[in-house]
Amino acid sequence: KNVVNHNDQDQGLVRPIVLGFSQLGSESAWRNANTISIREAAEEAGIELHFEDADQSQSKQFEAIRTFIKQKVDVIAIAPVIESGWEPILKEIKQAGIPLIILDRLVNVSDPSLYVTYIGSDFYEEGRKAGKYVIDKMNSRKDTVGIVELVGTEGSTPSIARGKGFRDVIKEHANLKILKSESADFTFAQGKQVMKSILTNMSNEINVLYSHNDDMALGAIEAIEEFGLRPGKDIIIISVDGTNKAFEKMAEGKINSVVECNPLLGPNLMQAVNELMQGRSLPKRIVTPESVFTETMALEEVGKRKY
Ligand code: GYE
Repeated sequence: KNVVNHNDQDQGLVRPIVLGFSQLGSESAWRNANTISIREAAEEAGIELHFEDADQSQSKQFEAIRTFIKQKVDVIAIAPVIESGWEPILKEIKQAGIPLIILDRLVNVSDPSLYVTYIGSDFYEEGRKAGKYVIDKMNSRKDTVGIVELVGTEGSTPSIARGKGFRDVIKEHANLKILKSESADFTFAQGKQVMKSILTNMSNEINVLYSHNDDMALGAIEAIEEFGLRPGKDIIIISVDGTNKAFEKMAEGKINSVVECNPLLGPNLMQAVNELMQGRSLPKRIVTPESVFTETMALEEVGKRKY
Protein backbone atom coordinates (compact mmCIF):
# COMPACT_ATOMS: atom_id res chain seq x y z
CA LYS A 1 0.00 0.00 0.00
CA ASN A 2 1.04 3.62 -0.62
CA VAL A 3 3.85 2.67 -2.96
CA VAL A 4 4.58 3.29 -6.60
CA ASN A 5 5.32 0.70 -9.25
CA HIS A 6 8.09 2.23 -11.29
CA ASN A 7 7.51 2.27 -14.98
CA ASP A 8 10.96 3.59 -15.79
CA GLN A 9 14.51 2.60 -14.79
CA ASP A 10 13.85 0.36 -11.85
CA GLN A 11 10.92 -1.42 -13.39
CA GLY A 12 9.31 -4.05 -11.27
CA LEU A 13 10.52 -2.55 -8.01
CA VAL A 14 8.23 -0.80 -5.58
CA ARG A 15 9.24 2.32 -3.68
CA PRO A 16 7.37 4.81 -1.51
CA ILE A 17 5.41 7.64 -3.06
CA VAL A 18 7.51 10.81 -3.11
CA LEU A 19 5.77 14.10 -2.30
CA GLY A 20 7.44 17.48 -2.72
CA PHE A 21 5.84 20.07 -0.47
CA SER A 22 6.61 23.79 -0.69
CA GLN A 23 5.60 25.33 2.64
CA LEU A 24 5.31 29.10 2.43
CA GLY A 25 7.11 29.86 5.70
CA SER A 26 7.05 29.61 9.48
CA GLU A 27 5.46 32.95 10.29
CA SER A 28 2.91 31.79 12.85
CA ALA A 29 1.84 29.13 15.35
CA TRP A 30 -0.77 28.05 12.81
CA ARG A 31 1.96 27.50 10.23
CA ASN A 32 4.14 25.51 12.62
CA ALA A 33 1.20 23.27 13.51
CA ASN A 34 0.51 22.84 9.81
CA THR A 35 4.11 21.81 9.13
CA ILE A 36 4.14 19.30 12.00
CA SER A 37 0.82 17.85 10.85
CA ILE A 38 2.18 17.34 7.33
CA ARG A 39 5.43 15.76 8.51
CA GLU A 40 3.62 13.40 10.89
CA ALA A 41 0.95 12.42 8.38
CA ALA A 42 3.59 11.68 5.72
CA GLU A 43 5.47 9.47 8.14
CA GLU A 44 2.29 7.69 9.13
CA ALA A 45 1.28 7.11 5.51
CA GLY A 46 4.75 5.91 4.52
CA ILE A 47 5.07 8.74 2.02
CA GLU A 48 8.56 10.14 1.41
CA LEU A 49 8.32 13.88 2.02
CA HIS A 50 10.63 16.45 0.42
CA PHE A 51 9.92 19.56 2.48
CA GLU A 52 11.03 23.13 1.70
CA ASP A 53 10.27 26.24 3.79
CA ALA A 54 10.15 29.40 1.63
CA ASP A 55 10.40 31.99 4.38
CA GLN A 56 7.37 33.90 3.01
CA SER A 57 9.08 34.39 -0.37
CA GLN A 58 7.30 33.42 -3.58
CA SER A 59 10.55 33.19 -5.53
CA LYS A 60 11.87 30.69 -2.98
CA GLN A 61 8.71 28.67 -3.60
CA PHE A 62 9.51 28.70 -7.33
CA GLU A 63 13.01 27.41 -6.56
CA ALA A 64 11.63 24.62 -4.39
CA ILE A 65 9.18 23.60 -7.12
CA ARG A 66 11.93 23.50 -9.75
CA THR A 67 13.96 21.28 -7.44
CA PHE A 68 10.99 18.93 -7.04
CA ILE A 69 10.60 18.78 -10.83
CA LYS A 70 14.30 17.87 -11.19
CA GLN A 71 13.92 15.22 -8.51
CA LYS A 72 10.97 13.77 -10.46
CA VAL A 73 8.76 13.58 -7.37
CA ASP A 74 5.42 11.81 -7.85
CA VAL A 75 3.24 14.63 -6.55
CA ILE A 76 3.86 18.30 -5.75
CA ALA A 77 1.90 20.21 -3.13
CA ILE A 78 2.21 23.90 -2.41
CA ALA A 79 0.89 26.29 0.23
CA PRO A 80 1.21 29.50 -1.83
CA VAL A 81 2.21 32.68 0.03
CA ILE A 82 0.17 35.00 -2.22
CA GLU A 83 -2.44 34.34 -4.92
CA SER A 84 -0.96 36.00 -7.99
CA GLY A 85 1.96 35.11 -10.27
CA TRP A 86 1.64 31.31 -10.34
CA GLU A 87 0.54 30.57 -13.89
CA PRO A 88 4.01 30.14 -15.51
CA ILE A 89 5.44 27.84 -12.84
CA LEU A 90 2.24 25.81 -12.70
CA LYS A 91 2.64 25.26 -16.43
CA GLU A 92 6.16 23.98 -15.82
CA ILE A 93 4.76 21.46 -13.35
CA LYS A 94 2.11 20.39 -15.82
CA GLN A 95 4.66 20.01 -18.62
CA ALA A 96 6.69 17.76 -16.34
CA GLY A 97 3.59 15.61 -15.94
CA ILE A 98 3.51 15.95 -12.15
CA PRO A 99 0.10 16.32 -10.47
CA LEU A 100 -0.26 19.38 -8.22
CA ILE A 101 -2.26 19.83 -5.02
CA ILE A 102 -2.88 23.30 -3.60
CA LEU A 103 -3.00 23.41 0.19
CA ASP A 104 -4.18 26.06 2.65
CA ARG A 105 -4.08 29.20 0.46
CA LEU A 106 -5.21 29.39 -3.15
CA VAL A 107 -3.56 30.46 -6.41
CA ASN A 108 -5.29 32.79 -8.83
CA VAL A 109 -4.92 31.16 -12.27
CA SER A 110 -7.08 31.36 -15.38
CA ASP A 111 -6.74 27.64 -16.08
CA PRO A 112 -8.02 25.56 -13.14
CA SER A 113 -6.78 22.35 -14.79
CA LEU A 114 -3.29 23.40 -13.67
CA TYR A 115 -4.00 21.82 -10.28
CA VAL A 116 -5.92 18.75 -9.17
CA THR A 117 -7.54 19.94 -5.98
CA TYR A 118 -7.48 22.73 -3.41
CA ILE A 119 -7.55 21.64 0.25
CA GLY A 120 -8.16 24.39 2.80
CA SER A 121 -10.49 26.51 4.88
CA ASP A 122 -13.31 28.76 3.81
CA PHE A 123 -11.64 32.07 4.68
CA TYR A 124 -14.55 34.15 3.43
CA GLU A 125 -16.82 32.37 5.90
CA GLU A 126 -14.26 32.98 8.67
CA GLY A 127 -14.42 36.71 7.92
CA ARG A 128 -18.21 36.60 8.03
CA LYS A 129 -18.13 34.81 11.40
CA ALA A 130 -15.85 37.50 12.80
CA GLY A 131 -18.18 40.20 11.48
CA LYS A 132 -21.23 38.52 13.00
CA TYR A 133 -19.51 38.35 16.37
CA VAL A 134 -18.76 42.08 16.29
CA ILE A 135 -22.37 42.86 15.36
CA ASP A 136 -23.68 40.77 18.30
CA LYS A 137 -21.16 42.06 20.78
CA MET A 138 -21.76 45.71 19.86
CA ASN A 139 -25.50 45.26 19.55
CA SER A 140 -26.38 47.77 22.27
CA ARG A 141 -24.14 50.48 20.84
CA LYS A 142 -25.90 52.96 18.60
CA ASP A 143 -23.03 55.42 18.33
CA THR A 144 -19.95 54.87 16.19
CA VAL A 145 -17.95 51.72 16.87
CA GLY A 146 -14.35 52.20 15.75
CA ILE A 147 -12.72 49.08 14.35
CA VAL A 148 -9.04 48.44 13.66
CA GLU A 149 -8.21 45.58 11.31
CA LEU A 150 -4.82 43.87 11.40
CA VAL A 151 -4.48 42.31 7.97
CA GLY A 152 -2.27 39.30 7.24
CA THR A 153 0.09 39.03 4.28
CA GLU A 154 -1.10 41.31 1.52
CA GLY A 155 -2.33 39.43 -1.53
CA SER A 156 -2.73 36.14 0.35
CA THR A 157 -6.05 34.28 0.13
CA PRO A 158 -6.84 34.38 3.87
CA SER A 159 -6.20 38.13 4.05
CA ILE A 160 -8.27 38.91 0.98
CA ALA A 161 -11.20 36.70 1.97
CA ARG A 162 -11.19 37.41 5.73
CA GLY A 163 -11.29 41.11 4.90
CA LYS A 164 -14.11 40.72 2.38
CA GLY A 165 -16.28 38.39 4.46
CA PHE A 166 -16.01 40.72 7.45
CA ARG A 167 -16.95 43.79 5.39
CA ASP A 168 -19.85 42.06 3.64
CA VAL A 169 -21.39 41.30 7.03
CA ILE A 170 -20.81 44.58 8.86
CA LYS A 171 -21.79 46.84 5.97
CA GLU A 172 -25.49 46.63 6.94
CA HIS A 173 -24.58 48.39 10.21
CA ALA A 174 -23.67 51.98 9.45
CA ASN A 175 -22.24 52.67 12.91
CA LEU A 176 -19.59 49.94 12.59
CA LYS A 177 -16.65 51.74 11.03
CA ILE A 178 -13.27 50.37 10.02
CA LEU A 179 -10.98 53.22 11.05
CA LYS A 180 -7.74 51.60 10.06
CA SER A 181 -6.78 48.49 8.13
CA GLU A 182 -3.10 47.65 8.07
CA SER A 183 -1.00 44.61 7.22
CA ALA A 184 1.18 43.02 9.89
CA ASP A 185 2.15 40.02 7.76
CA PHE A 186 0.62 37.43 10.13
CA THR A 187 3.48 37.80 12.65
CA PHE A 188 3.57 38.55 16.38
CA ALA A 189 6.35 41.16 16.02
CA GLN A 190 4.58 43.16 13.33
CA GLY A 191 1.24 42.82 15.09
CA LYS A 192 2.76 44.47 18.12
CA GLN A 193 4.55 47.17 16.19
CA VAL A 194 1.63 48.09 13.92
CA MET A 195 -0.82 48.17 16.85
CA LYS A 196 1.54 50.37 18.80
CA SER A 197 1.69 52.97 16.05
CA ILE A 198 -2.08 52.84 15.49
CA LEU A 199 -2.65 53.39 19.24
CA THR A 200 -0.39 56.42 19.21
CA ASN A 201 -2.54 58.00 16.53
CA MET A 202 -6.08 57.12 17.56
CA SER A 203 -6.23 55.28 20.87
CA ASN A 204 -9.48 56.80 22.10
CA GLU A 205 -11.44 55.99 18.95
CA ILE A 206 -10.70 52.26 18.95
CA ASN A 207 -13.42 49.97 20.29
CA VAL A 208 -12.69 46.75 18.40
CA LEU A 209 -9.64 44.98 17.05
CA TYR A 210 -10.20 42.42 14.31
CA SER A 211 -6.98 40.50 13.73
CA HIS A 212 -6.60 38.12 10.79
CA ASN A 213 -4.62 35.72 12.97
CA ASP A 214 -3.77 34.91 16.59
CA ASP A 215 -0.07 35.82 16.41
CA MET A 216 -0.82 39.40 15.37
CA ALA A 217 -3.55 39.58 18.04
CA LEU A 218 -1.10 38.40 20.72
CA GLY A 219 1.41 41.02 19.61
CA ALA A 220 -1.32 43.67 19.63
CA ILE A 221 -2.36 42.64 23.17
CA GLU A 222 1.16 43.43 24.38
CA ALA A 223 1.04 46.81 22.63
CA ILE A 224 -2.38 47.59 24.14
CA GLU A 225 -1.21 46.69 27.65
CA GLU A 226 1.99 48.70 27.30
CA PHE A 227 -0.17 51.61 26.19
CA GLY A 228 -2.12 51.32 29.45
CA LEU A 229 -5.38 49.97 28.05
CA ARG A 230 -7.11 46.68 28.86
CA PRO A 231 -7.33 44.21 25.96
CA GLY A 232 -10.71 42.48 25.88
CA LYS A 233 -12.29 45.30 27.93
CA ASP A 234 -11.30 48.73 26.61
CA ILE A 235 -10.75 47.16 23.21
CA ILE A 236 -12.81 44.12 22.18
CA ILE A 237 -10.59 41.63 20.36
CA ILE A 238 -11.56 39.04 17.80
CA SER A 239 -8.97 36.87 16.14
CA VAL A 240 -8.71 33.96 13.72
CA ASP A 241 -6.97 30.52 14.06
CA GLY A 242 -7.75 29.21 17.57
CA THR A 243 -4.28 28.34 18.81
CA ASN A 244 -3.70 27.29 22.40
CA LYS A 245 -2.03 30.61 23.20
CA ALA A 246 -5.04 32.53 21.97
CA PHE A 247 -7.31 30.33 24.09
CA GLU A 248 -5.17 31.11 27.13
CA LYS A 249 -5.65 34.83 26.47
CA MET A 250 -9.36 34.27 25.92
CA ALA A 251 -9.59 32.45 29.26
CA GLU A 252 -7.98 35.53 30.84
CA GLY A 253 -10.58 37.73 29.15
CA LYS A 254 -8.02 39.43 26.91
CA ILE A 255 -9.42 38.02 23.68
CA ASN A 256 -13.19 37.97 23.33
CA SER A 257 -13.72 35.59 20.45
CA VAL A 258 -11.70 33.34 18.17
CA VAL A 259 -12.78 32.07 14.78
CA GLU A 260 -11.30 28.65 14.25
CA CYS A 261 -9.06 27.89 11.28
CA ASN A 262 -7.76 24.35 11.25
CA PRO A 263 -4.06 23.88 10.37
CA LEU A 264 -4.07 20.08 10.77
CA LEU A 265 -4.26 19.37 7.05
CA GLY A 266 -1.61 16.63 6.92
CA PRO A 267 -4.01 13.65 6.93
CA ASN A 268 -6.20 15.28 4.24
CA LEU A 269 -3.15 15.93 2.09
CA MET A 270 -1.76 12.40 2.40
CA GLN A 271 -5.16 10.92 1.65
CA ALA A 272 -5.41 13.05 -1.48
CA VAL A 273 -1.89 12.01 -2.55
CA ASN A 274 -2.74 8.33 -2.11
CA GLU A 275 -6.00 8.58 -3.98
CA LEU A 276 -4.31 10.44 -6.79
CA MET A 277 -1.61 7.77 -7.07
CA GLN A 278 -4.29 5.11 -7.17
CA GLY A 279 -5.77 6.87 -10.17
CA ARG A 280 -8.88 8.02 -8.37
CA SER A 281 -10.40 11.39 -9.18
CA LEU A 282 -10.61 14.03 -6.45
CA PRO A 283 -13.11 16.79 -5.81
CA LYS A 284 -11.78 20.16 -7.01
CA ARG A 285 -12.31 21.64 -3.54
CA ILE A 286 -11.84 20.01 -0.12
CA VAL A 287 -13.05 22.30 2.71
CA THR A 288 -12.14 21.82 6.38
CA PRO A 289 -14.98 22.19 8.94
CA GLU A 290 -14.50 24.89 11.62
CA SER A 291 -16.23 26.62 14.57
CA VAL A 292 -16.29 29.91 16.49
CA PHE A 293 -15.39 30.21 20.19
CA THR A 294 -16.15 32.92 22.73
CA GLU A 295 -14.93 33.72 26.24
CA THR A 296 -17.52 31.53 27.98
CA MET A 297 -16.12 28.41 26.30
CA ALA A 298 -12.46 29.37 26.68
CA LEU A 299 -11.83 27.88 30.11
CA GLU A 300 -13.20 24.55 29.04
CA GLU A 301 -11.27 24.43 25.79
CA VAL A 302 -7.93 25.84 26.90
CA GLY A 303 -5.23 23.18 26.99
CA LYS A 304 -7.36 20.79 24.92
CA ARG A 305 -6.45 22.39 21.64
CA LYS A 306 -4.31 20.31 19.32
CA TYR A 307 -2.40 23.37 18.10
O1 GYE B 1 -4.45 32.00 9.58
C1 GYE B 1 -2.11 32.42 9.75
C2 GYE B 1 -0.98 31.93 8.93
O2 GYE B 1 -2.93 30.64 5.60
C3 GYE B 1 -4.74 30.08 7.00
O3 GYE B 1 -1.53 31.79 7.64
C4 GYE B 1 -3.31 30.42 6.90
C5 GYE B 1 -2.92 31.63 7.73
C6 GYE B 1 -3.20 31.55 9.21
O4 GYE B 1 0.14 32.66 9.02
O5 GYE B 1 -1.89 32.27 11.11
